[in-house]
Amino acid sequence: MDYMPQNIASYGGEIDQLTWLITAITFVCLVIAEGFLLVAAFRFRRGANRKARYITGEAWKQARYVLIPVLLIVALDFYIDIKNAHAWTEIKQTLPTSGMQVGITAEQFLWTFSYPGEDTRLGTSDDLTSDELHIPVGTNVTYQLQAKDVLHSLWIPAMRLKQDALPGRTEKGWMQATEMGTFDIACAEICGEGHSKMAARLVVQNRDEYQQWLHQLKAGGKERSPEELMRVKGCFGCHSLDGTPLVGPTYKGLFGRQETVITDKAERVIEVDEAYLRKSILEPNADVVKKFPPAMPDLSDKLSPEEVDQIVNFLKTVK
Ligand code: HEC
Ligand SMILES: [Cu+2]
Repeated sequence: MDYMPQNIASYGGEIDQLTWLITAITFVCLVIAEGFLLVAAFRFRRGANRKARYITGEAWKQARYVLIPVLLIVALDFYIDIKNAHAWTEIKQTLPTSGMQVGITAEQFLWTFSYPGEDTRLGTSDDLTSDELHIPVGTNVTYQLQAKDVLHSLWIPAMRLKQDALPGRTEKGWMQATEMGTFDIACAEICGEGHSKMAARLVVQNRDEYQQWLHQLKAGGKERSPEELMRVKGCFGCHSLDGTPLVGPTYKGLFGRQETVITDKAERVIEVDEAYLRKSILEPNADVVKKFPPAMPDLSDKLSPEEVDQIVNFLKTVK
């Protein structure tokens, strides 16, 4: 039986080996410790004419029950460390010099992946962004991970990758996929109310497909459908089209809906019209929909006025 999720990481074998080694060692320790407990509980149970012995405390006699297991554990710990030092060096301490770069940004409750634009440099204003991580198969991918607000943790089980993201720091690491397909990305740090929904997808493609996808991303606004645009801007991470409430309310039947919103702590009922839609997108926390957290990020600087028009017009049609 396969207890591990599918492994598509070039270095996944080493991580799995380490996981199994630690599991085996801790399992044996568990069996011994619990076995000892059970035997003691049985052998020294309460019985007729049995008196508890008063131990005066011969230091060494008692201490050895603690010291010997501690030394054993420490020795096993060193064994694990020494046996896997090379994996640590190879996976965590060295970055590949070839391959491509992506930026990964975590915020409540959204992943954004960015790719170098025309200037081939990451972190500049012409970066391309997506809410999905696309990478070519068999290629080294160096990532720069950042958190905007609180602690998050990038978790790609199939990639055997889990890396905390800390506000104010850029964590660098790398990955290489050995298989194509679509895999889950989750946040492994309780980061707030929408934590469990902070999910994204890793799409591993062959080089041609990947280049095509990147090209589409570059082509940007003009040929892009409003739905594509919203996907790229991350709206669907928190809003559905089919009626499912996610972190935010669904878009289904939004236009014309009567809604209770909270403005400056006071409730009022409004009807969703064009002006309201626009305001919800540009000033997300001005009117907060009742029963939802004020969790929508301010995306106004990421959307051009034309893009806002495009989105508002599209939202009117989602019945
Ligand atoms: C991180 C989660 C998140 C993302 C990403 C997000 N939203 Fe929201 N959105 C919310 C939440 C939560 C609410 C409800 C609370 C509020 O009104 O602020 C909301 C409310 C709205 C509303 C008002 C809905 C209603 O029922 O009145 C609109 C319209 C909207 N968002 C549009 C967008 C668009 C367009 C995008 C992408 C450009 C987007 N949102 C991205 C979380 C998000
Ligand atoms: Cu998170």
